[in-house]
Amino acid sequence: MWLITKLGWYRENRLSSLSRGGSFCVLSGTSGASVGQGTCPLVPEKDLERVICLKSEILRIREEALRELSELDRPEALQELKVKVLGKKGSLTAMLRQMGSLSPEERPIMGQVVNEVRSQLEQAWEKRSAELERIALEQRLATERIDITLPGIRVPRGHYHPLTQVIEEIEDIFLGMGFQIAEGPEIESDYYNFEALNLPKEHPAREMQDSFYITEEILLRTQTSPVQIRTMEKLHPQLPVKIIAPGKVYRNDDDATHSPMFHQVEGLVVDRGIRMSDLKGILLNFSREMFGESREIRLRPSFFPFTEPSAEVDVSCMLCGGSGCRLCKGTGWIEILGSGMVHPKVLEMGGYNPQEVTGFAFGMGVERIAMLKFGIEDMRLLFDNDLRFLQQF
Ligand code: 2U9
Repeated sequence: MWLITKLGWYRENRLSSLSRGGSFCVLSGTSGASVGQGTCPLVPEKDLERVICLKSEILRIREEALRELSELDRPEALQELKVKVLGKKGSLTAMLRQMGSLSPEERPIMGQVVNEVRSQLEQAWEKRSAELERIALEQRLATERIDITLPGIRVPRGHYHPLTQVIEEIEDIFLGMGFQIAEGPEIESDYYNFEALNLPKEHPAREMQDSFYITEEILLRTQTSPVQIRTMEKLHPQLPVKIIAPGKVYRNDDDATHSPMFHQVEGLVVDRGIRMSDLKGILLNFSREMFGESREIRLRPSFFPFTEPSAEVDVSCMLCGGSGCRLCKGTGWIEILGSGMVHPKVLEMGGYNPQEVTGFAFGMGVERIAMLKFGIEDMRLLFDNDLRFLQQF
């Protein structure tokens, strides 16, 4: 510092003609070092002059950089200026290169000057950078003012898919009658899907081309009945079993009334003394809640391997009330589900003694119920996901 002060004194008193801000250093020598736009002498007898000249040039670089810095108005220009002065090819870095021409005594003094100026400039950069950021933020705050009193953009309100609506309605009706909801896997074993339900090996549903097999033993379930078998296995010997099993099922069918994936709701009640009249009462109540208070039902004898006796259930036509129309094909009745008393072998497979308990079961296709309820003629519309269609429900 002493020498710097001394050099300062020297500069002030002996080199008062040197401009602080502009280019200078026209001190000449036979082999002068070029600095900025001037030249500092390299001859040994001019050592002091060279030091003064270099120092003045460093100070000039500093003054010029500070002035340019204060005039900058873009944050990107800050970086450009930094490269110009402090970068590898920058003016201050060039000064460091001049140090080689100095004597060992002069070098540390000049090094200190350069480093001091470098750190002053770096601090000035930080300050200016923060200032520019603050100015930019203030400008943004002034121009991007938000009017929180403006009305918002309304988000259109969606609703459940018609199939989900129908599944939930069916669930609500059966929950209201004391049923519980049971669920199970969609990928099933041959045992739970067929064997435990008393489907003989030669049953058409067990044909490879009618169901989606993954291996010979594993397939996508063709009905939700495996859920009831699994529930009985888990619950027995507890009574009663009173469940519905809603869910997706898979069959190799695809036309206006069949889809390879569709939804079923099956029901199962097992207890002592369960009779066909219990089945009829539950299904009459369901039909009236689903399709209207004035509905009647009728049971027609049928056959299913898992129920004996079995019955198809028809509901009086919801369009014409039973007088006959296009929907019921003039009969006044529409088939809505299949049902029956649980086959004794199936009760046994579930762990119950058919000598002690009886049960009824039923099964319905949700798509069919939805088509009847909403008057949809082609099942494929339910899976196209066309909003123009879905928004009607
Ligand atoms: C167990 C015992 C019995 C479920 C039943 C039907 C009759 C039936 C069809 C309706 C339309 C299937 O989706 S559909 O094609 N279902 O006709 N389902 S009885 O019987 C069972 C289920 C599980 C343990």
